[in-house]
Amino acid sequence: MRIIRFSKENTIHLAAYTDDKKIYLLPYHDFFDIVRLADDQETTPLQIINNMIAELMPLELNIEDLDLLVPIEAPEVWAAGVTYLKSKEARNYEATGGKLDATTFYDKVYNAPRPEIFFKSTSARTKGTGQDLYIRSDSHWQIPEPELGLVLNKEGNIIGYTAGNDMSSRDIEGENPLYLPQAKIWRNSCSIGPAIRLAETVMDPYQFQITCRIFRHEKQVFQGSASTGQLKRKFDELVSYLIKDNEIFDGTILLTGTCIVPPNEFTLEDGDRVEIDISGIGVLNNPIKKQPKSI
Ligand code: DO4
Ligand code: MG
Repeated sequence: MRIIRFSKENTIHLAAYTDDKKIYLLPYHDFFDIVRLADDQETTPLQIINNMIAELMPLELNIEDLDLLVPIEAPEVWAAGVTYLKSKEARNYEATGGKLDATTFYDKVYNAPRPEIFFKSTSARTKGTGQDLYIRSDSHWQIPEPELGLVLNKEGNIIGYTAGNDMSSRDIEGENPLYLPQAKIWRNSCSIGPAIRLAETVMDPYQFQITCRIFRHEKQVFQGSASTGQLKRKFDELVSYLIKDNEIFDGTILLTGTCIVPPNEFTLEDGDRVEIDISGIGVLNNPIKKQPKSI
């Protein structure tokens, strides 16, 4: 069972998207209205949704026909880093100018008890599927970072999973680790979607298959795949550091790190398109554009 949001005739709708691809309108605006109702009734979001849709007729529409929005207006998006071997190797390459045998702080954080957790995005900077992401004007080495996103409640419980793109500037990050916020946060530098998969419908979250495809002039120029089974840490471990002495809010997203990195000579260009496909969640599709001249 998945949750989607879409816009039709200037109205925003919340809907359930079932495994047999049926779409049911839900009488709520926000997924967390259902999560809170489930808490109050001491049941689960899946139970609430199943009870609701038992009384409803599905829409006579396919998901491809919908103008999808972010599945949740996440108040904050945080991200974990260097949680996969592939990410550690790529960061070492950036930070050492290509000396692959060098040992760096990336090796230290990969092995340390405390993970890297950083602030990634606010709801205004976070876009949904089909919406443009922007590249920075002061960077010449930029990549998408395909990541599994945890959808958290304010207690830090994992309520759902989504796909996320932690757009990153490799040259700015590689120049100096203190530049990390600039290498990670700018206008339209993050996307999530296309759906939230209810956590209670996922048997094993370490079996998500993640595929990233990049298209230039609609010709595929990169494809890479990996599995969350390759993650060095556990999801609960990452969440425990995020919430330690911290306040988070219902609908906070924690991106769990990238496991797919395009070749070192690759950089995103204006006009590219990025697809992040996660099994059981869907395809997060974003055109890449240069920064608009005026906002
Ligand atoms: O250390 C920098 C960021 C790492 C990151 O974003 C990742 O591993 O996905
Ligand atoms: Mg990342």
